[in-house]
Amino acid sequence: MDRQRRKILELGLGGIGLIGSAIACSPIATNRNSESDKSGNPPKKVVIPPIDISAASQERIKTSGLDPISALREFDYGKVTQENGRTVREFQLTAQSKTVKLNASTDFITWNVNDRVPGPTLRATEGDRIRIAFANQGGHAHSLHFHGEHPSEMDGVKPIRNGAATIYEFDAMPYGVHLYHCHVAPVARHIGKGLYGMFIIDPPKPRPPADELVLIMGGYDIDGDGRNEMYAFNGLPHFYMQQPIAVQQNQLLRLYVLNMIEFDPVATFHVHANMFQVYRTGRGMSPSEETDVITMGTAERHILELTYRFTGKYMFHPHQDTIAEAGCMGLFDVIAS
Ligand SMILES: [Cu+2]
Repeated sequence: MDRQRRKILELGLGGIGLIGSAIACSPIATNRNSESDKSGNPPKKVVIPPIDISAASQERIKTSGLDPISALREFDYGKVTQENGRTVREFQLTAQSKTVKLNASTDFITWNVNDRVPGPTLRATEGDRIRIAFANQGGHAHSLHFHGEHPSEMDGVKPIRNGAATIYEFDAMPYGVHLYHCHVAPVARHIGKGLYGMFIIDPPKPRPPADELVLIMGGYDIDGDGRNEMYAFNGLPHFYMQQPIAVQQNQLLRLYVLNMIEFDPVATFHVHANMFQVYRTGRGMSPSEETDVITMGTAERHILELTYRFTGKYMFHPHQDTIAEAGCMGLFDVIAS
């Protein structure tokens, strides 16, 4: 029995069906700020205002097949075990295909992870062992390539045929904001169809408490001409314009922003009426600069921190305004504290 196969069996994931059922119990936790920090101090309370989801937004989430509300603040910490004194996080990721409704008249066949675009935001702490059981039920050959450091055999560039499964295993390092995506050629097509997600590695000493939000910019080449016709934050065009993101006044916001737009070489990220601190690639504990527009090439990602002093609604969008106007646009709704 080869090593990969034995590992799949050890995980109890010998059958694809079993992998599918394991996903249902994959623990999804929200903000880790509820845990006390390593010094034992009680965490500062982070207020996450409830998003009053309109009936129209609820209907759109139901009919589109995508849920930008859960994509925003949900983190998948995996199934946690201890092996030889170290933390192991096991994730179950399945490549799938499904048609999503991007707007009233546009259906789009996605290739995706765990039936969602973007895929789940995986989260670990630097030094944890990461074990990913990857099953491909997507109808085409796919793979999962992770950014960060790992041995070559775990680099995820080898296609996994439809119906097959594999295990990717490596140590989470270095801390920062990373990503994973399919690396089967033509890669731009596999990513453009939705097979990507964010991978956050927390530093050993946690960052200060904040309301943490994931914003992933993506593009959709609807007609297959190698250019994007629609764009979105977290999968669904214009969704956060229809349904603003409620945040608390005078509270630290920590944005994990990733540019996964293929075909367009860059997208900036801009917030209205505020400035943010930039932690490039999340690879530091003190900011490198303060600005209100940051330029991101494809696959670039940063932590951006800001606090709103004034209540009200504020737009965020790439300053390539054609990209914004084709769906990559949203609103923060700052609620009085
Ligand atoms: Cu693929």
